[in-house]
Amino acid sequence: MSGLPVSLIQALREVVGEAGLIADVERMHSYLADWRNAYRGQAALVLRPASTEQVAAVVRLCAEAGVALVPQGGNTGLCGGSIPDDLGAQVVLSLTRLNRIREVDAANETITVEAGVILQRLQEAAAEAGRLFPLSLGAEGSCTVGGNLATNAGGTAVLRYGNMRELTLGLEVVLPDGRIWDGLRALRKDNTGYDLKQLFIGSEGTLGIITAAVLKLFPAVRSLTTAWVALPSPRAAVELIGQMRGLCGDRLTGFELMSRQSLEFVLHHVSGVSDPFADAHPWYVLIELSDTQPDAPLNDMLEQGLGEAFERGVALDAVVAASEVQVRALWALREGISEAQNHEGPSLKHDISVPISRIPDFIARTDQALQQAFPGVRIVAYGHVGDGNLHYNVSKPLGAEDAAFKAQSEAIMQVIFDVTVNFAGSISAEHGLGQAKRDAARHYKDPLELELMRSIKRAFDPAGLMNPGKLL
Ligand code: FAD
Ligand code: 2HG
Ligand code: ZN
Repeated sequence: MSGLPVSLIQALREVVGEAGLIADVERMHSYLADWRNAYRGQAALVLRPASTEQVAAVVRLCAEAGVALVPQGGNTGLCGGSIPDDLGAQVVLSLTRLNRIREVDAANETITVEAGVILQRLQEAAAEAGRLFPLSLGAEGSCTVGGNLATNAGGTAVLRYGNMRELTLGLEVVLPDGRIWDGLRALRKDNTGYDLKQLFIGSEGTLGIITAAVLKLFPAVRSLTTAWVALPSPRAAVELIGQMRGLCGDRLTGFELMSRQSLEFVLHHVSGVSDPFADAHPWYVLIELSDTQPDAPLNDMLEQGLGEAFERGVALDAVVAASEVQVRALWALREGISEAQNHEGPSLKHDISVPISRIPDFIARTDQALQQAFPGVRIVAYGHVGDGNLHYNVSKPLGAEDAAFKAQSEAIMQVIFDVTVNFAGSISAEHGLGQAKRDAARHYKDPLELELMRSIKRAFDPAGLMNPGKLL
């Protein structure tokens, strides 16, 4: 039984209908754990409203009854933000039925979409209008626009187009008391005071429920070239990205770093992939250049850049994709890391950032500190070099017990975060704090910033019913 008053359940059912209310424990199951099973909770109910008005009515009823809500999109988040606690009194509010593309304004280069639209569908709608929506990440077939906004998602094209923050012009939000804030402005300039939408972006569901957004579109890409390059070190990657940016400017749209360990996991666990080179190399980057002109001379630029890199010993080997199939094959090596690491037992995921220039020293220092304190742990380092954002992930030593490794997870995280902060970095660059890094943020973030954040939380959600226990 849900534990909620029968009259409240009845009122909620009247708002969302039979199709929008799940009370059955079996049917709730997939809403109560993340895909890795790293976070699991209980809920009184799962609600699936189908319109902004329904969301508003649900939020109002829950606010009056003092019931906490946990917003959920595609449930692909990596820090437990969309999973309720284990007391069974919270209600999961799934936004996946708010899935309409409301408007494409090609002349204004904008698209207005509801929060439950899957990212891939948004990309396709933009393409149908001859435009590009550039946010791109491994979970794009399942994650939703609402989740992308609530986590300020990053991904593999931030280098050129920015995070979700930079891609958003307007928002519609249901506030914690059930009022609807219509901030769906499609303006590139609006200097009328505080930029409220930016408060909701990256707020991980703690300030309100995002129901729709106006997002920026860009010219479609008409030329593309993709290369897989072997490197001796992370320092070579930093040199190479500087060189390629100098040569190609904004045509450099992807620059993803991977360690040999990361690639080995993918080769071992992901079917249908193969190593592009006969020899093993310590590090790799996936480089992508793109242009809005058809037949842009991207291969010439790439060849020039790589030629110079070979001469200076910055690059060791390279392969350039010769077809669409090969482009996909190279990206499969990069995008497969997350899944592959999952097959190696519990994985500790980190999404730190440091200034790009400091990436090599960060990796060297953290590798050393970890191997000294936790001999044998397998470091799976990869990420978005152009954003200074590394997934400095850790898998258990070969043969170690899962439980013994999990027991060390806090201590491992502390080593990584201590070095991160020493290098003037951030403990979360793109996944957010959720429940995984909430306590670490309390420790590492400036107390004044935390105090300001708490005041904002109190101003929007004085009763603390929006995703309690997350972020703050
Ligand atoms: P959920 O997981 O459902 O929720 C995430 C958070 O947002 C929760 O706190 C939830 O309460 C809140 N929320 C969801 N919807 C709303 C709403 N409408 N209103 C208010 N709050 C809401 N992330 C990156 O940034 N870059 C990557 O490159 C990347 N790659 C990934 C690759 C894989 C294989 C996987 C599994 C995940 C990856 N992620 C990445 C993480 C994840 O996909 C993103 O965080 C994504 O934005 C989450 O979207 P979602 O719809 O699944 O949100
Ligand atoms: C990526 O860049 C994602 O692939 C996922 O942010 C990172 O699984 C991870 O640790
Ligand atoms: Zn990432």
